[in-house]
Amino acid sequence: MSGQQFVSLNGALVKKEEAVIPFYDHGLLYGDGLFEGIRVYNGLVFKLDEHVARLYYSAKALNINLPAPPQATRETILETVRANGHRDGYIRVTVTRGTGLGLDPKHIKGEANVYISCEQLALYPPEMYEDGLIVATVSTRLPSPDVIDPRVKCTGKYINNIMAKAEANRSGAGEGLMLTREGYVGEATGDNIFLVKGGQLLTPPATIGILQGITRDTVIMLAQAAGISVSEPIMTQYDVYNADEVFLTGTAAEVIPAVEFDGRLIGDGKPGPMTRQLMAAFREHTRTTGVPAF
Ligand code: PXG
Repeated sequence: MSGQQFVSLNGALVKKEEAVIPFYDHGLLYGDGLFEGIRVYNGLVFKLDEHVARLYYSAKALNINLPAPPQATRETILETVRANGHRDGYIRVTVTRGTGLGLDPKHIKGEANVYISCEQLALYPPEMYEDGLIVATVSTRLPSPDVIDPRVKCTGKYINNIMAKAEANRSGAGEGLMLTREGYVGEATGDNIFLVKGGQLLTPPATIGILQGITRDTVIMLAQAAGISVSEPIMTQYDVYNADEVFLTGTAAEVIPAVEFDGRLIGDGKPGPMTRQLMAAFREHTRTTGVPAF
């Protein structure tokens, strides 16, 4: 492979360093866009149809019309993966409302812009998957669903997540736990949270104001297939501190243990057996299922 990277710009493959995006892209001007992060493992694009479906649901919610139907976008994603030759990689799909100055969408000329790339991405070093993350509860709250529905993976919403992540960084933590406005456990800045208590798996309900993660859904499915009971109660930090095990899930982070929250060790401060079991099940599942890109 030459190492030349290609990106897809409104359906056309172009060399990454030659890709030019419009100066008045509404995504750039106002955060008026959507995105999906998707992984390819072993040449198989994991949960491709679920990610494409979520992208189109988000677009529907924001009344952004993609120029192509889901099936065509799915093919463009696969073509971008192939063009870059990554059998293991990270796909980013970004859609913006289009190009035009002024917040009024009436000013937008032409169609929505669709940008797709495929790169290598390791969010955390391998030892963090062995030792577990330190997490800090941050003061940045989740936006409440009456403002921006968190199921909409909208680019502009992520300023809140970025501020939350910066807060976690400042306290030396690997991730930040975000609470809802009422103070209930929500999610981390780019991951969902799971607790293990008394052999059962607990995760906040999607309706509390979090992203319904595709990794979250996968872990729930794998746990249930292994005979583990899963419930979705409303929880507070008390539940997190007193859990036997905690882990986070997300496309970028995958399944990663969390062993310390706000100065409290979780269990014995080491990744626990159910976390390890589900990490192994997830690894196997991602290696063996997905849409072939090559
Ligand atoms: N919550 C939030 C707020 C997220 O942004 C998840 C949960 C997990 O969802 P999935 O469907 O991925 O299991 C996310 C996803 C990044 C990055 O650049 C972040 C995500 C996805 C891809 C890339 O850090 N977050």
